[in-house]
Amino acid sequence: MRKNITYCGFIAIIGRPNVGKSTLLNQLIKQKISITSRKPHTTRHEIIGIQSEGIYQAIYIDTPGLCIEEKRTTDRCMNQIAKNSIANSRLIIFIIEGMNWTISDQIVMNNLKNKSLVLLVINKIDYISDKKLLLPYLQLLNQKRHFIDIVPISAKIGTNIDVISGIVHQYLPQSEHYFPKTCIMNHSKQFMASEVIREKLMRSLGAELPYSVTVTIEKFFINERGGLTIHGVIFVESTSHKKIVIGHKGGKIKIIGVAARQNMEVMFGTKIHLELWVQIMSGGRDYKNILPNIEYKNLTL
Ligand SMILES: Nc1nc2c(ncn2[C@@H]2O[C@H](COP(=O)(O)OP(=O)(O)OP(=O)(O)O)[C@@H](O)[C@H]2O)c(=O)[nH]1
Ligand SMILES: [Mg+2]
Repeated sequence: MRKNITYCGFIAIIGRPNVGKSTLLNQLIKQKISITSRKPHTTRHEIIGIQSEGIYQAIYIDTPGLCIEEKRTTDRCMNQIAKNSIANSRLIIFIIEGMNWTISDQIVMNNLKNKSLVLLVINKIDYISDKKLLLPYLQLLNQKRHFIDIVPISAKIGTNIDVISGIVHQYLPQSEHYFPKTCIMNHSKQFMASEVIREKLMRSLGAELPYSVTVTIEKFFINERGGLTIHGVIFVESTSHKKIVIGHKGGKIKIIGVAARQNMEVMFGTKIHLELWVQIMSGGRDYKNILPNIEYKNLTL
């Protein structure tokens, strides 16, 4: 019997911080696998989301937002992750936001190779009240480089997500599928749990959150009631940061814990017993603690 022709490939989702890369990935996969917040630099690791639809398998790579300045080691690490994804993917979704092309967008574009197939996505169009203004803007963007297409979307509302999937399918190379149909992401449940806690920290603390905060999972096991017991440790840099995370009479950490537990119960489909600790990181801003899950040996630090 003849085998069906199938298509499969990697697609990097890139853009400056906060444009909505992770929100788009979650919409494409139809499940929340990448954390999002109003704060830039929410994504710190490469997150892979796999969308299998009939003969097509699209493997999307969500990346940390490319930063203009590399003041901190973490900036360099995150930029390196994004640049590696650009280098390793022939097909790229380049996201910009609203109606203003910024210097940061230009820098992201400068990192694209000439031979890359680039789909330009204008996100957050729900903010644009007069949609007629989009047409001249699209014409302007078209002159910047060759794009395989330019698609206005709202990742938050879900506008035009299917259009993106459809275009991506057209450009996937003929190949066997790399992952089983049921596989949708590459990370462990422990990693997902630590990311959910970090998301709630970012969402609940906003601008006052110390940039270097990091989360590790110390325990993760099925308990006697058949649910999951998870112990998470939030590492901060100083006593003052610890106070911010804990909040008055432990109020903040409680809100963070409840939100994280509820999210995990949906994500893992079971009851969760979550315990959180806040600890001061020894040795100050140690990049190995800040970004615990990436390969350092390939990075120039
Ligand atoms: N109004 C509106 N908000 C959006 C849209 N897409 C994303 N957002 C919001 O924009 C913020 C940033 O979204 P993320 O998906 O975390 O952005 P990101 O590009 O992954 O950010 P980094 O990981 O920090 O680089 C969040 O508050 C989202 O809810 C959209 O289409 N419309
Ligand atoms: Mg992100």
